[in-house]
Amino acid sequence: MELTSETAGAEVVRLVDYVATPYRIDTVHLDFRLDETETVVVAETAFTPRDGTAPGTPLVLDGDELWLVEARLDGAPLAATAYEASERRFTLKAPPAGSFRLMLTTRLRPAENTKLMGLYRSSGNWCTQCEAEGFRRITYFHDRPDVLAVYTTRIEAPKALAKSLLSNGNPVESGDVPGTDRHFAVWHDPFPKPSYLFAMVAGTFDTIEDRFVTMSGREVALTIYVEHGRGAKAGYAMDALKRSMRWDEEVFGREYDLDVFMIVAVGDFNMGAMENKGLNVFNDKYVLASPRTATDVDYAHIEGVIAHEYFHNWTGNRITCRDWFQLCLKEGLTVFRDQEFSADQRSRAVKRISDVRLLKSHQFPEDAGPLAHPVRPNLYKEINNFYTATVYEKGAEVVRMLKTLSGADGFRAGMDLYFDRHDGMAATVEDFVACFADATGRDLTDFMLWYTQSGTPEVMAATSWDAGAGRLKIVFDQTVPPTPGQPTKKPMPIPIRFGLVGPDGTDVQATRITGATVEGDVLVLEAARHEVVFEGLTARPVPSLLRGFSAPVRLTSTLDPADQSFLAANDGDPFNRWQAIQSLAMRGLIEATDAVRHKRSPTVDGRIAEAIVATAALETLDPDFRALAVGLPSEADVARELALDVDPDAIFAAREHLRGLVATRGRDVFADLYARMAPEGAYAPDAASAGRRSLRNAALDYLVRAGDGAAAVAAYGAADNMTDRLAALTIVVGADLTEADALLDDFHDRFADDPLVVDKWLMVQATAPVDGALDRVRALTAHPSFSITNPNRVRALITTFASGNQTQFNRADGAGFAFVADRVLELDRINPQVASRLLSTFRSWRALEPRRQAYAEAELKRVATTAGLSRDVADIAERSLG
Ligand code: B3K
Ligand code: ZN
Repeated sequence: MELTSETAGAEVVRLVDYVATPYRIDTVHLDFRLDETETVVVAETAFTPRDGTAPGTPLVLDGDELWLVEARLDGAPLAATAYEASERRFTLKAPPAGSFRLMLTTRLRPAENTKLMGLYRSSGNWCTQCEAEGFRRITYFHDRPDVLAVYTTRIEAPKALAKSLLSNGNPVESGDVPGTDRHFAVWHDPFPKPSYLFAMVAGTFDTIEDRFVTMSGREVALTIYVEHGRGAKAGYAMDALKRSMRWDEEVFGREYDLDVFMIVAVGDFNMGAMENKGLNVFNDKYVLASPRTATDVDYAHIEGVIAHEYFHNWTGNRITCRDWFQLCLKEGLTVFRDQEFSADQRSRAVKRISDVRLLKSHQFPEDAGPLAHPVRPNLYKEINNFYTATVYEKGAEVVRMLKTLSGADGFRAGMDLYFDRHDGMAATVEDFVACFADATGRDLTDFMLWYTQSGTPEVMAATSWDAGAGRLKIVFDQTVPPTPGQPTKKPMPIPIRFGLVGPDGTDVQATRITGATVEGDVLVLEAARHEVVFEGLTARPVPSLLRGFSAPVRLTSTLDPADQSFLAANDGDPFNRWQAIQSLAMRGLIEATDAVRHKRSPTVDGRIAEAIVATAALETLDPDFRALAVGLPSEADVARELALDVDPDAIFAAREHLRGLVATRGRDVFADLYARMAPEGAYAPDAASAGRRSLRNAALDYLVRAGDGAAAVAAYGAADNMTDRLAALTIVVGADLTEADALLDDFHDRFADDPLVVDKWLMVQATAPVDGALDRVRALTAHPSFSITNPNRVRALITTFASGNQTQFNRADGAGFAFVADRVLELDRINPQVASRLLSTFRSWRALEPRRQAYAEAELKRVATTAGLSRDVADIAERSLG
């Protein structure tokens, strides 16, 4: 379509400009008439002016690429002069007084919808995606989260094309359309909802069915719909769903509210999944699993995403957001809930470490770069660019801090109050926080800074010990770095969970603590500086600060390597024990990187390698924890720590050096672990078995680094599950062994008919830190297994290359940047959301050394100045350069 003045450029939407619509919507009746190429949608909507709306105030509805066929008002055709309709807007110039019904008929072409927003086709089936602003691609509407309505949906389609006709709510009626080859179904959703939660699915699927009896004894029919032939792979998802439903009852007192709960898995999807009321639509990656085709990590993701979408039924659906600025109200909170669920189902310590790693690898760089924004942004040009790690992951950390500050009982009381007070409403972050203030009596005024200030706070802790007085002093200094639009910041309230680890490795207690508020084992920093004094100590303890990562901050301390080694071996808090090992390794990596950059050979203190090997061998620790502990900080972790003048080749060389050191010193330990962690029976996806595999494959990686390449080749051949097979393949390809190509061919041949496994094959090649990776990725874009229109394929090959291959994306000749920028421009014409996500992989470009920085900047400028960009890509390009 041509760009008109309505679509070109982009208006800025601001939080402060919020106003309710002049008309509310009470009910919507939708009628979908599906045919092979065209779909006709008849929407009959009942509007009522809100109090204070002047009679005759025009009704203005949102649209996007819409084609209006007919408009009727209260049953009669509308005169052409009474309204205006464009692709992006419908205006009823002078609505009648009081309530009225508008009937609008639109015609859609779902098969041509490559943006995968609104109604589109995937593998011959029809499905919808409406969040954030996709409903306006189906019919003209108040497509915003604060307009809640009761929906009734009728779907009609040829029986041969769609056996199942699904929508939100409960099924009301279904049957054949007499005299035709068509049938229909009617659904009614009694819970008022915003349009972004609408869904319609039609198609022919394999199904698996189950039931769940809620805490009050109501029976709910559960169905998972998957593509034909895949039914056998949905069992784990169903099990995860039932466990999620029970957990939400037990932990949050939340019961499911409809007679049916449905999940549909589709192969073409812009994100992970979508929480439409009663009808979740999923990327099939987060539903389908079998031991042969899914890894332990896939199983854990399925469990987490199934839970996340289910939990939205209360946090997001029953209580929704007033406007999109409040996105964290449902996303941060629901991420927190799914994290807690997984922690309860698996190992809490390991889950916490994984979550913090994700936060640091995705959110910290966002917060430190040009795309930084507050957990609650205050302006946007394209809301889809704000489904970010900051809104989701930092948003979850903010809820976690609320729990830390409120205590477990206070937190539950605050949540109960929130559900009571706001059920059926569209709420704000202020509403949410007020529930905790009211339930606990705590003043949370300053806590709001966590929602409004962007940037990761930096906390420096300087420790000094006065042996004569038995006194430990820690001076805490906090600063919040400047971020786009926020040059100066206020100090934030930071909960620091702490312990003082005595010489025998157990925690000791001070008789008196002064200088900051202390609540149990939590110090609350409020000012820019606190001098905290711990008295009554008999021997010098080592402070263990920020236990469990109690706040999303960067903590630096004056602890020396000896103290860190002590914590690595003794800290009673497993998170900090892991953190201590990471900090030691990071220290070594930074020194080694510096040496490489100055053309010296890298050296790393051998004690660091020894501490890592010792942890690997420690039988008192769980295998999954040990696996995490032996994993060195990633290249990206080191880059983030350096923050400036980053040379990814130097980091890679330094890290290879430390890996080599650990591998050599630990050779016997790793050989022993590899033998002892061998499978004990048939594959099972539980956390304990996954932990053994994880440690065994970490050991294999070191064995190969120490020179035993044959071990990985043998492991590939012997594997009886995807976790082990993929781990072996990744090691062989990453080490550039001569067998790499043959194993890659073998892998592709085995799984060519399973797109989700083909994605793994693409990812292994995209992330291989080898010269020639870029040529290989470029060649793979022409492979028959690749498709530029499928988001999973694009993410597996191209986004993974850009975000997961530090040396090759950031090639010193700029070729990696140029390739990715070309793909962004190509994709922008197909699917702007996928394109803008891909472009955001440039977000840390300013941290690079000058030469690479110049290449990255030139590519960003080339993208930014291309004519006809989508709003999505234009926004990311502009902000990245800003
Ligand atoms: N709420 C959806 C995300 C929608 C993204 C729109 N660009 C999935 C989720 O977070 O549960
Ligand atoms: Zn969500």
